[in-house]
Amino acid sequence: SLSLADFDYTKYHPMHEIYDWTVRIREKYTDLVTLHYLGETYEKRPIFYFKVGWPSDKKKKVIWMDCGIHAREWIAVAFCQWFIKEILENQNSNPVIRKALHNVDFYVVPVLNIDGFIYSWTTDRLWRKNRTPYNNGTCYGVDLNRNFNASWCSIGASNSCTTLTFCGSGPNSEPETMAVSNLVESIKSDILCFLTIHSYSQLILLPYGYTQDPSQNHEEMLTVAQKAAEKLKDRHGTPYRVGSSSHILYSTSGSSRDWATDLGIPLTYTFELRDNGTFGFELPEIQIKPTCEETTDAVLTIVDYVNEK
Ligand code: ING
Ligand code: ZN
Repeated sequence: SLSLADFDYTKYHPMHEIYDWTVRIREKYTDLVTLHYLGETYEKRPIFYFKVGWPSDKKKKVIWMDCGIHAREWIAVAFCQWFIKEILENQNSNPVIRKALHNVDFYVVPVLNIDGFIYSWTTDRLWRKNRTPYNNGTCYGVDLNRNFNASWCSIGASNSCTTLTFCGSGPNSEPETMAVSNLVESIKSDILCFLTIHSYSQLILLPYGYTQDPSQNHEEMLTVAQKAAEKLKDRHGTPYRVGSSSHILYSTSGSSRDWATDLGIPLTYTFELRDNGTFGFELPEIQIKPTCEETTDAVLTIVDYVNEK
């Protein structure tokens, strides 16, 4: 297996390499990083998350970021890895990162839907859902971003396992969803910001998906997201649109972002990374670096806002 110095962040990596990378990051940055068990997937693989930040006597606030809730969105997983590398390598040189690592802990889940992610590598590149069998094993997979307890399965989701947006047999029916729900619920009052990373469409999406109604602090969330999108564009000129899911994309129920909003987490965003459909989910590796650079700029804009607030 590779040493961390040889890890190529401009390539997509299969799950066994990501597990290996995870251990190496923890070994190299023992003072700043701890590794934690989130839960297990349907196929009994361990899901891990990182806590990144300086230890503190006081209880720290949290910035949440998950990637790879949808199997085929490989650029999202690449971004979580890039972001972790970036905040560790620039822990002192970048004042926004430096301040953040003292103020908050980043909780980062690099791959949430591990079973689906592996299946997208081995069998079906465009697989989206997890891999739980339904209907006596004649059908596989729940859309984990329709399985959270937020107006579950009311709109933009399906009761049928044969569809891409199958909501499952009930809220949190899936172990991957349950694992996130349990952890986030247990620390909800500490979470300042909840970011969930997807592709593609070049959007920063605000709540809600399940209703056209604005969230309680819609104007604040919009202003911060617009600034993030501006910073993102400054890097490589990539245009992003900003708005609520139900207005600029489509209506959905059961998303993690809407669920986190209703828990009372003040800033909740879905990122839809590159591109705009030319390559779609199969974003070429040549675009990993610019995509991750610009997205880091956007995320750090939000991080800075949270820390200055
Ligand atoms: N898009 C997201 C989806 O789950 C989304 C969009 C996210 C809508 C969160 C509402 C809330 O459909 C992709 N590409 O998965
Ligand atoms: Zn997605």
